[in-house]
Amino acid sequence: MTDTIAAIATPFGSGGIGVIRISGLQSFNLAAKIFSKTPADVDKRAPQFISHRVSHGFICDGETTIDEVLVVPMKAPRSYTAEDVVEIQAHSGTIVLRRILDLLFSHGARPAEPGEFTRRAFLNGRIDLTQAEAVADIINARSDSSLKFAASQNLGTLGQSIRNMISGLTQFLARLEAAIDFPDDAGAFSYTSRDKAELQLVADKIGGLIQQHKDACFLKTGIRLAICGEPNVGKSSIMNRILEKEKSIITAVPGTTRDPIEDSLIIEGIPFVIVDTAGIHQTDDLVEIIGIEKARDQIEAADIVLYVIEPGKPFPEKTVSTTLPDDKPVIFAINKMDLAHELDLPQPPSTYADTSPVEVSALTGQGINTLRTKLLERCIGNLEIGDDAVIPNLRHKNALVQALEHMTTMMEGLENGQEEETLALDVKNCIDHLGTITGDTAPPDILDAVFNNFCIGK
Ligand SMILES: Nc1nc2c(ncn2[C@@H]2O[C@H](COP(=O)(O)OP(=O)(O)O)[C@@H](O)[C@H]2O)c(=O)[nH]1
Ligand SMILES: [Mg+2]
Repeated sequence: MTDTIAAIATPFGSGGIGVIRISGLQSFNLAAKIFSKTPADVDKRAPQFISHRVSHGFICDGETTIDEVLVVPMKAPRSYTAEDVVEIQAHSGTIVLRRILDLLFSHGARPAEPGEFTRRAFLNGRIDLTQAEAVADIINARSDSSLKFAASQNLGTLGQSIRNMISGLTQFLARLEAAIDFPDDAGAFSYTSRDKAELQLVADKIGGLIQQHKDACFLKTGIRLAICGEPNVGKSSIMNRILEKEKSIITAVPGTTRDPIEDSLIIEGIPFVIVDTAGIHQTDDLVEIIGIEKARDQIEAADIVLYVIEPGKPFPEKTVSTTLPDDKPVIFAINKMDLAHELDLPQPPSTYADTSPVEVSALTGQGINTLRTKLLERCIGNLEIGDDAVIPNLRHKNALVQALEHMTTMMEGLENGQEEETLALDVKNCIDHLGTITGDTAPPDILDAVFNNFCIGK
């Protein structure tokens, strides 16, 4: 890392300002060679850079002034890369930035590779690998929630929690190794109930992080909502109301919807995939029977079910009990409330988790907003993603899964009096996998994979 690198740090194209970043031992010297407090045709005055103080002046190539700029010099380690860094704020035009960069190259700077500034920050120990990855996530964030999680990771929360686990495991490993290396002094390894509790805590934390990764994927692909119920209760009408478009065909003829109809929408930033299904009831109609089969498959595949009932009829206990799974959240909605004034409302029996149906009318739109809110509450309530959550990415998750496997084998081994050598090997492997997350034990190919995702200048 002795060479000094330079690159344009802002996007290509014209804009207010463009930034060129230089990092390495020669940064200050290189900047001084091309920068002058006065334009090129006036007597040149050599700059006196003071760290973290902005200098105004000109970039000059011999007798030619290229641009009027501001220069921000930053002495190591108080810089992005923890090396000497100079940032030149010039006018943002492709030609002008290119000229300044070429000038730096002609004085000995080397073009930076993709992600090389962030890679140096990592190699110099200023940030861990999770924080480096968060830089890419912040740049690529497409929604408020992904920005929030990336920002939290940028603060190093995930890395810190992984390092705490590694530190606990390392102490445990040291005791195991003492028992292996010095059996006479250390005596046989004794495994206490406190060890057991602490190891279990680490295993639970790893499991929790894996779950958070899964929950976050759920947020990316969309929460599947299946709308089901008996024929003609207004399932398709509710689907269209929620979507605010005429997606599903509605008629007074029972059995209109046969193939499941699917569409997606975002409610308050949370993506949903909504599926309208055929009405479930006893029938001899072959086509309807197939539709009902498909409806059941959709309920099976759903993350949450909206079961629609209607006023003036008793609660369809038989259909519901043979249709609804126990392991999914279910919301009941009584539709056609515009007709309800002279009719009795069906009441779900107390055996169901949610016995207060949302009262809606797909015809008038009444209650649809309440339904959306309830949907959100039920779905978000099931996610273990809190405001301060850290979301492991796929790379982290794969490492966590492997770490957990070694943890589980090791803990079983402890219970069964496994040899200390075997136990120690599992603890080491577990630590190594955790270490790939923070970058403490990341082999070069992992680093390449991470930093190749960056663009030049980051
Ligand atoms: N009065 C009233 N009629 C409705 C309402 N929702 C649906 N309908 C009518 O009920 C019939 C069946 O609706 P549809 O959405 O096809 O029901 P599905 O078979 O459950 O999909 C149609 O004639 C709709 O116009 C509502 O909120 N109020
Ligand atoms: Mg329908």
